[in-house]
Formats: sequence, C-alpha cells, structure tokens
Amino acid sequence: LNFVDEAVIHVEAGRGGNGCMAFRREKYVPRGGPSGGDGGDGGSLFLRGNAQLNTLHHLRFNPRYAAERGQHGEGSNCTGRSGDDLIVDVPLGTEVRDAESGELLGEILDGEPLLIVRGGRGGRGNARFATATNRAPRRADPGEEGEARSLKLELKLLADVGVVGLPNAGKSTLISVVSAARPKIAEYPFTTLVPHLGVVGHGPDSEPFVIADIPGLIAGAADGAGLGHRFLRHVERCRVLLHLVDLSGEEDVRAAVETIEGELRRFDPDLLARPRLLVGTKLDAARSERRSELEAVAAERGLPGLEISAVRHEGIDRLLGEVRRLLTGEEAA
Ligand SMILES: Nc1nc2c(ncn2[C@@H]2O[C@H](COP(=O)(O)OP(=O)(O)OP(=O)(O)O)[C@@H](O)[C@H]2O)c(=O)[nH]1
Ligand SMILES: [Mg+2]
Repeated sequence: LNFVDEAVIHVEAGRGGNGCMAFRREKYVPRGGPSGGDGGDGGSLFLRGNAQLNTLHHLRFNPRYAAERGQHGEGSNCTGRSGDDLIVDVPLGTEVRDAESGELLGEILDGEPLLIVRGGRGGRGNARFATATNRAPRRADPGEEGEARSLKLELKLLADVGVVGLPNAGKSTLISVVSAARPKIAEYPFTTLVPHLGVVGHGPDSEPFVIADIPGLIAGAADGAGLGHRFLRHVERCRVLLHLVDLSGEEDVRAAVETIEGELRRFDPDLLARPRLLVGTKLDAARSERRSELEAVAAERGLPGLEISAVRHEGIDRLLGEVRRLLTGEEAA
C-alpha cells in the first residue's frame, strides 16, 4: 500500500559559519588592522504544500533533511556565503507536530513555505570587534548551531465531502459514478483499503468539489477495529458528510446508522455536528422495510434522507444538489 499518511522525519537547519580572525598584511604596512570576515548564516528548513502530492510516501525514503551550513568568514573582510534554505514538499492537508512534545507547529494548507527550523547566525569576524582602544582584537565568534527537531507529519486529506458507511454500503460505487476516481468495487466488505479522492465536476453555475471515499467503518473502528480508524482522521476536514446505508441488506437501517454515528462520535464528537446527509443506497434492490426505517431514522435526527441507486444513476443529481447546497451554506429547498 502506497497510501502513506503518517511520517516521522528529522530536520536540521544549517549551522552558522564561524567568524574569522585575521589581520591585514600589506607591503609597507607593518601592522595591519583586523580583517576577519563574518561567517555566513546557516540555511533554514521550510515545509511547503504541493498539490501534486497525495501522500507522505516520498518522505519514507529519507528520514533526515538538513539545510546547508554557512561558510566560515575569511580574511580580507570576506563574509562567508550563507547556506541555502531547504524546502521539503508535502501534500496539502499535512499537519506538522514536534515528534517529542506533540506540539502543533502548523498545518500546510497552501503553497506558502512554513519555517520549521531556523538556521544558525554566522559568527562575527574579528574586524567587528575593533575599537579605538583595541585595534587588534583577538576575538571572533563561532557560528550558532542551527535548530533541529523531529517532526511527526500527519496527512488529513483536504476533501469537501467525506463518504462514510459500513463496508459494502456502496461508497466506492457512488464515488465512481460522480467523479473520475476509480476505487475498487466488489460485493465483499473491506474492498477499499485506502481513502480515494474524486473531483465532482462543475455544472453551469456550480464549483467543483472534492469527495473522499473512506474505507468502511465497523463497530470499534475508533478504537482500532478494521481499517476505518486509520482513516477517520481524513473525515475531520470534510465540511459535509455523506452517510451511506444499504437499503438492500439484512441489517436494520437504525442499527447501521447508529454504528457509524457511534464511531464518528468516539473519534471526534464534532463530527456529528457536521452537516450530514443520510443516503440510502441500492434503491434498485431495496427492501421496503429498509426504506421506511431510513425515513424514520432521518426524521428523528432532522436530517435529510435521500435514496439513490448508483448503478441506475437514480437520485444522483438530487444528491449532488443537496451536497452543493450544504457546501455553500444555503438553506435546503
Ligand atoms: N444493486 C446495486 N448494487 C450496488 C449499488 N451500489 C453498489 N452496489 C454493489 O454493492 C457492492 C459494494 O459496493 P462498493 O461500492 O464496493 O461498497 P463500499 O461501501 O465501497 O465497500 P467497502 O469499500 O468494502 O467499504 C458491490 O457489489 C456493488 O456493485 C446500487 O446502486 N445497486
Ligand atoms: Mg469501497
């Protein structure tokens, strides 16, 4: 599996170059003044969002990143060259924490480089220390150490809409019908092993939005059962949740809905406050008792309850219309 959404890397900024101690030596000038130049500053290290990246996979090959050190100062008042900054690209949606303290250092949401560790300042050369009373200073400063730390990176996908439900609910089928994403679809549970992003194209007067297929959740997912818990974090940034329930199955709709709600709540209670649509799937093969259960469960929660058949393309336009309304914050029609 190449979907890597966690990585620990060690980053180091460059050390500053040392200041130089030197004295001028010129023909016919018996005692020249101090001429040691300053050391160059060490390079800093930045993280930057790159929309081409979808995972943290590329960081697995190299756990350590170091910006360049500053060059030492030289005689004749030559300042050392500053070290180059190092920019490490990560996917949009990456959360950056100090690996030891867990402190949140930032979130990478755009292409603006975020300073992570600062390079050390170059030391001053002895030319800087000359005064009226000390014309031959024998002091030059060493360069400062660059900062260094270990980072824990966590990718939280930037999707507008997250699709959640029990395994086999029809999540991937829906995504494949509304977007160009092609997650695997099959009649057994846990077909989808990693989240998939799809872009739902725009209509005449609507913006495209990003939809995420989250692997099926089961009871206990928030505590690590099944696959879903690893991916629940990718729901955190979604502004709208589509909660899919199979209308064709043996299982009671209420139980199916409550299982997913329980997992969302345990992972983060805020998730249940997110705008959400209850979507009954496989309408073409629905059992009538499932449909009435869905209606009742939706009504109890004051949530819109929709029905779709992804394979027959029924109810899809209405569903996308509701999603767009929620995304733009308009009142339901
Ligand atoms: N009859 C019918 N079957 C459907 C419909 N949508 C999905 N299915 C079938 O339901 C099964 C599961 O569909 P998936 O889209 O793989 O379900 P999923 O929710 O992504 O499942 P996991 O990835 O395992 O969590 C497949 O056999 C689909 O063909 C539908 O609208 N009607
Ligand atoms: Mg799937």
